[in-house]
Amino acid sequence: MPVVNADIASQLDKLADLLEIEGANPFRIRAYRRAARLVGELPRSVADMVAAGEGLDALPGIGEDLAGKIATLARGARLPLLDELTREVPSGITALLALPGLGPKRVHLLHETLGIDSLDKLAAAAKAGKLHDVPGIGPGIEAQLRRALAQGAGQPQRTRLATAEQIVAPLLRYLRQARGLQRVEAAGSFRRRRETVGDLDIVVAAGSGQEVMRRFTSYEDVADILEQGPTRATVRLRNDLQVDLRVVPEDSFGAALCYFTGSKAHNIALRQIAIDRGLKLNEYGLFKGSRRLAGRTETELYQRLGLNLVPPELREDQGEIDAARNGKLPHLVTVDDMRGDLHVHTTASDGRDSPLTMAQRAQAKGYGYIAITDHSRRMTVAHGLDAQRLARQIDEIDRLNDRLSGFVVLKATEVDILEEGSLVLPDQILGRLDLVVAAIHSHFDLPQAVQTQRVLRAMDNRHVSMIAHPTGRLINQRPAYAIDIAAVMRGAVARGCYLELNAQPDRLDLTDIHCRLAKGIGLKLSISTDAHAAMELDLMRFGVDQARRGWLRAEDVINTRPLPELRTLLRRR
Ligand code: DGT
Ligand code: CA
Ligand code: CA
Repeated sequence: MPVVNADIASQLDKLADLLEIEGANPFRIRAYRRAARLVGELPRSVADMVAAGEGLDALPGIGEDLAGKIATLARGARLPLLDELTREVPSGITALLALPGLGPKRVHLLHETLGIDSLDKLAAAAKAGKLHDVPGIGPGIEAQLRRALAQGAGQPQRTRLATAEQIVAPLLRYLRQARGLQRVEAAGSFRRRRETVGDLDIVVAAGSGQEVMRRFTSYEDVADILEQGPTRATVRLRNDLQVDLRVVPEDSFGAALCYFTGSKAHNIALRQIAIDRGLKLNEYGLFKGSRRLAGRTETELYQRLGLNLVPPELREDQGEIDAARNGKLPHLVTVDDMRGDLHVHTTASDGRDSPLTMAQRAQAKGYGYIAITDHSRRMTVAHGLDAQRLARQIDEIDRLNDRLSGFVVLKATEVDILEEGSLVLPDQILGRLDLVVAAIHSHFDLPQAVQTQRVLRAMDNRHVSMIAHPTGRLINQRPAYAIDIAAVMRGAVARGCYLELNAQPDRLDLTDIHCRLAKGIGLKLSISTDAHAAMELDLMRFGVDQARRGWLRAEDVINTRPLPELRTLLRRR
């Protein structure tokens, strides 16, 4: 079985982490990071490319040496450099990376300054109040670490949905070739499109389970078989993700799919409805005595329970059962509803593609517009634009729009919000833009009330229409900053502003709960990709998944609107 891109990317990231912990040359580290990101996002399988004899050094920014390493990983072979580094760096040190606020650079400093090489030593140093002796560890991070350690940090992490998807797709393709297999589907939190999954749950319909089981447990990516019976098995894959597989007869496939899709709370509510009607519901079907009333499809199962079919994203026992009973399920937003993307970067700041390439790709997706939102100058990590360069970009976009037909590039910026809530760029240039997206990229540690005021102040600027990634969390890396998101939402409505649901698979802020909160407050959102390359425009679907989990309809999302309507919405009160 081919190695999936996500595996290669995570190995390259691991390599970069280990090099950074060792204090290696920053350029070298950055090259691996860039390669990891590129491979992770590539829509094609690198393993397939290698198998087809295609040269990887044709990929942007990948030289001969890196191409060789990627090819090695793509063939499923071990990387000697990685093995060597793994031996050199104590495992206690790498475990520290799992803590919020601790990247490889800080881990390196903790080790160098205080000799910390394990979670225990870190906990001891935190207790003794020694952490602020370490450069780069401020009181905010120290508090965050204490909190994390108290909450039992260092536990195994959940896998991001986008990564899980890269693992599921080839596994399902492989299983489909099993003799006697009639249907196969990934269920569980994966099908509910949760932002992360604990494990994968696969449901199969087959005449007999034997052949499917044999094929499943001999999948090349399986590291360990944890459990195996005639109709069920659990394995651990090489990347540590566990997979449960269940085989049922075809007549039960809908019932099994429903049961293993969950959530558990939703299942319990369904079963109660069955009980109230004198029926029995389990993974084989809906029964009256021993007579099966439904089970082949989910639709007939829900119907027999007096419910409309509930989209998997809503199955959390959060009101969807009543809505399904009363014909009140929302018509959820879909990827096809999206008409544009309001947050994308280009080579002018830290993106990889030109405005033209971004526009062409967006138009090919069927969009009518994109907003180019390169970073403003003061941004700490990217080469941001100052007012002068932004003015030149405005002219460039005017010329670009003359060349395009049926598509409009909006002039925009992702402007930094400074500590006290003012913006990095002057009003005069902001006034020339179609859209000003403001964002926090620094001072994550402010107290909640101060952080909330900071964002409200940014929206006081009448040019601002949108706050990007409003909580700043990075899944598995960095918690949200302390902010009263409901207050920000109410403040946005009062000012005629909007918040962004950022579709990057490691951001996805706002969360599903935030989306529902916004809907309750009457705030519309944008769903935007924050694309740093044209291919990242395809990340939109992860944002849409999250929005669906938050009960949002197309009308709740501003970039489902054609451009003239969007322009009206963006006009500040
Ligand atoms: P995860 O894996 O933590 O991301 O979340 P899920 O929802 O995929 O949970 P998982 O893998 O433990 O179980 C898959 C589904 O199986 C779950 O969503 C509902 C069903 N299920 C599991 N255990 C129970 C149970 O004790 N009672 C009921 N009614 N359903 C269960
Ligand atoms: Ca699961
Ligand atoms: Ca499971």
